[in-house]
Amino acid sequence: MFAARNVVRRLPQRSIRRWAHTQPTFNPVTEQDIARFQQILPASSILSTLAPISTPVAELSNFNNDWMNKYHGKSTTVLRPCTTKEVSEIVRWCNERGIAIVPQGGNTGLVGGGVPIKDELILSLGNMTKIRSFDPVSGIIVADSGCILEALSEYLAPHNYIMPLDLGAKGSCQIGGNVSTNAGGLRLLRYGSLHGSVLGLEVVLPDGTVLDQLTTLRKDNTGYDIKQLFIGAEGTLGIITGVSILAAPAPQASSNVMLALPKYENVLPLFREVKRQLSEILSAFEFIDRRAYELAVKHGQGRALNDEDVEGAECFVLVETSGGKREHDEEVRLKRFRLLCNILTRTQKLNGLLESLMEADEPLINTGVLSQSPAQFSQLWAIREGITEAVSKEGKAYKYDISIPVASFKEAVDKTREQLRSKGLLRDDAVKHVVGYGHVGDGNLHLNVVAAAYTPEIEAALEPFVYELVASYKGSISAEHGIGVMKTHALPYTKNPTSIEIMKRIKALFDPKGIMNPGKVLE
Ligand code: FAD
Ligand code: 2HG
Ligand code: ZN
Repeated sequence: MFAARNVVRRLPQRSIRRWAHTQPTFNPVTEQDIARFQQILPASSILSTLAPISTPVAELSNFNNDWMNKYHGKSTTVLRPCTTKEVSEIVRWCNERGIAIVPQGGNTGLVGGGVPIKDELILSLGNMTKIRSFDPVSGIIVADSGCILEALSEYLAPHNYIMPLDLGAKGSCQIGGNVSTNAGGLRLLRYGSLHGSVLGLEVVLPDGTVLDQLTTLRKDNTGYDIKQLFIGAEGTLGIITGVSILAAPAPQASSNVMLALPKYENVLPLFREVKRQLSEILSAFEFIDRRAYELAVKHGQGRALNDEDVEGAECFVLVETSGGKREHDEEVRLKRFRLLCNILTRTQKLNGLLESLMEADEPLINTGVLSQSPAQFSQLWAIREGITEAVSKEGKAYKYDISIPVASFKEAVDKTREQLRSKGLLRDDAVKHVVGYGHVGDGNLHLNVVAAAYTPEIEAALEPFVYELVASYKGSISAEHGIGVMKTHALPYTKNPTSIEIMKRIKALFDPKGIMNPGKVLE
């Protein structure tokens, strides 16, 4: 059940860092604790401003501040274990001592979940990078949770497999972080969510116990599927140390095309037509509004389209096809589409689609730019994948990662822009841009408000405005990035009281002392 609008209107306004008031008091790390950690870990795995380690504060900065530089912690100590046993011993000690822990992967999360709120100990998984096993028949890979997503993809490539998820942060994010945030990304349309592709997990529970559910079984119907609780738990229930995941056979032929649309209203009919014509080879359908495209280009993400392709376009859609048989895709045709480098395309079905789109009485698209080589394929993707980076280069981003009906994407962006305009905030020294992009295939809009600085005034104009808007569409306030610290107060816009109560009981069951990532997900 979704909260009714009249109910959500009465929700309290945001109160930043609420756990300071509502969570138990934790003990700070002391020199005595450091002495214990030195028994567990080699010195090279400990960063601490405390004696006898005495790391300069600046060296902890990358761990204390998030990717957007929006959330800031004051941890004195970062531990970087190499094994599950070390993680277990650290956690057991912290549990006994009442020290709060923030598990940290690649620190690319966008909701402030991976950095401390105060001085919690940071447990970084970055040293746990072993691939434990790979079965080339089943495609099941078992890896330490600190493995970088891109490194896993590179490992699988010679075996003709790919990871079932892909995201712009692939070069830094870790599989443990991906699982903990239940990251969606660019392949979800084709391969589904991690709730389906993760087969097993190894987790260090908040009392130090190692929960071994690292199965490689495709089928295991033996009662409650406990591992599912850790997928998307954002480190609040335990520390994931190992992941067993089903890789997908690498497509033998992939192609992509950037379609320029004269108006937003064409997105849905286009999606319908694309699905009808491409059926099983459609692997991505990504939306970029004109302003988001312009920001990507301004900040050098991918290669800009020709002016004629951009002219008159209100938005763009990136369509990717992936298939198993290259022969099927090899037909060469010359058509009216503008082609990168004026070379011809090779994807038969994509060609057919474009022909029919261009030749329709009322075309849904203005132009289509087809990739002609692996390099061009990557360049088109880089425009879409690079928007987050571009936005962060342009200014400070307020990010709303929402699930709403696709038909309302544009309305949500427009209404948010209007709200900011009505508050007099749409000006260069306050809010510079309001942009929309995202995963149409998954009903997931990334509404980004790009400001000159993070200010209470802009935040007050956006919240609860955006959350109420989402609730009015019966949507979700977090489609894929999670709750972190950013949205704990907003959880009731999407989850009803019964669900939140069950979540709190689950948290209490696993972590009665509340030491594991306090103030994240639940207030
Ligand atoms: P962190 O940021 O380090 O941590 C994220 C959360 O997981 C925190 O709560 C942390 O405590 C917890 N955590 C991390 N590791 C563990 C562990 N081993 N055990 C228990 N808890 C752990 N997200 C999407 O869903 N789709 C996208 O397309 C997407 N694109 C992105 C593009 C860019 C450029 C960036 C910067 C981010 C993007 N994200 C996207 C956000 C996203 O959540 C992540 O990038 C990723 O899943 C986080 O992984 P990480 O290793 O960086 O985790
Ligand atoms: C994406 O789809 C990511 O590019 C990041 O989920 C979205 O930065 C964002 O808001
Ligand atoms: Zn996304």
